[in-house]
Amino acid sequence: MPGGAGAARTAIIVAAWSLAGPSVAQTGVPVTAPGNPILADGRYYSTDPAPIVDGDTLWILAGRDEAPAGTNDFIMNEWQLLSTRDPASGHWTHHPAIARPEAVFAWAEPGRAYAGQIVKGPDGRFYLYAPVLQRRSDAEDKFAIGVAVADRITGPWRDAHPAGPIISQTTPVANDIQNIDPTVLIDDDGRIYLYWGTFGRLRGIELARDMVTTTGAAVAVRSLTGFFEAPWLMKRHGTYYMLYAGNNAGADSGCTPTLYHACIAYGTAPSPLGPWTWRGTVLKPVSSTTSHPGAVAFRGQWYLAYHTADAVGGGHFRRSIAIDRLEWDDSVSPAAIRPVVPTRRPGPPPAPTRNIAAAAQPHAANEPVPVRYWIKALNDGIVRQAPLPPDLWASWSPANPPQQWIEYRWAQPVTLDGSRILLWADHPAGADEGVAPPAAWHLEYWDGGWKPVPGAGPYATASDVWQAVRFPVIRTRCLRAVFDASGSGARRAAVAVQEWEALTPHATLPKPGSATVIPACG
Ligand code: FUB
Repeated sequence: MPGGAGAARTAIIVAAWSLAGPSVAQTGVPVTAPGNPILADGRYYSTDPAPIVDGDTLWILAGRDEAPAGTNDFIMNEWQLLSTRDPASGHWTHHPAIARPEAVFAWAEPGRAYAGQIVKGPDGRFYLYAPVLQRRSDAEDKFAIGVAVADRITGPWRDAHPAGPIISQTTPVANDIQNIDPTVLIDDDGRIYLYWGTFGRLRGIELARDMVTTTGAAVAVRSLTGFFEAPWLMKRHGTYYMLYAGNNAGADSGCTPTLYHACIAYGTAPSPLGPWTWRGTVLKPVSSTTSHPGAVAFRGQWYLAYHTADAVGGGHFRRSIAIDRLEWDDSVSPAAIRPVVPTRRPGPPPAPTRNIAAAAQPHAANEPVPVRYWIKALNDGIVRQAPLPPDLWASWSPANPPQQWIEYRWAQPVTLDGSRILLWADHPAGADEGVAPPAAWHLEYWDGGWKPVPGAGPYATASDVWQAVRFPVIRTRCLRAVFDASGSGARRAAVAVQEWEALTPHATLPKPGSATVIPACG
């Protein structure tokens, strides 16, 4: 617990606050959000939501992504808050910069202000459970969980356990996991439970009523199918619920099609430390590779907060918080969480386009495409500056074949006179390993057999720039891009494509893809 020096420091901070008047973090900045994401204009990204209800206000603790565009890293220096008295009204208040790791915890490094949670303790004060990096530690992984305390939810925050983190690779006992993503529940009987973990390793432990002392041994949870990270512990009608970011990849998975996506899944338990039973998927993968749940009941309605890449300039490392209704199915026991329907704020009406790829079904020579990559990335209309594997189709395998193809199938014949392709590579042209631009490529179409598209070209091969190909009008139901891999003999590089467009002579309003399987040509 804080000693005299800590108390003196708090007094100085409070005095400074009284002299200067309330900060922007305290008063907040009004935000109008006619839908998701809540902060959408790209000035502030907001991530890892942890909702908490206090009186008549719903608060959401959030991290802040500050990665420059095209940087694939969690650049996260501080936490922030969003608040509203009515999520349906779209009226929110943004409280920026409520805490930074190094300002709150003398033992912490700046940066990596990952997913935390605030809960209100039995003493009426607020406790922030925060994963931060230890400045000095011999641990292989220096992430640790600290606890801060404040009289107001907006701070000022001070270390509630200045002796150091309450969880680390050496505290309370040695562990070899990455100690992040804490979630805390104060049970109806006043007992307190903390879960945390990532990379498929989930741990739970009881806390004493001081909110900081761990008691008893930690449990390791292995029964929550596909658990990856981001646990969220809650209780309803006597049943304990654990929401989490899940990943059990595969074409038939109800969770994720690829390795790097995450669904929000959940399980239930009859008591706070388990045993846990997997129950299903709450939210399908979102536009960011990570997904992160926080659920809460507010004025009689349950909500799920999560993050996406949907804000202006958003991306996998520039995420933004969304909130939608969460509904229960009380006809079963324990009550089930119905799949959450994600909503978006109204956007501009769709513009006419010559690209009709979205109406096609994509296929490839290497089906089933390895779960690292995603065939649907080809025609999802999303182009990222620094794509991750699920933003790409790729032909990578331990022994790359000399030729590969990708194919669009339409339900009805279409008229085409051009195509654009965005190739991706992590090796230079001519490489015989990794992913390199193809040595050559060309288009073929189905015309009673696969034939080269007559008069098509030029077929440039540089990656990361759109390569456009024109040709005299053809009519077909199936179009292929055929790639000759670079390299020779048994040593070939793979080929990867981020987006592939099929162009008609005249722009029309985009048509949705077919819900039923489109037959192959021939
Ligand atoms: O925001 C950093 C990390 O990404 C969080 O700790 C994880 O839950 C994931 O959302």
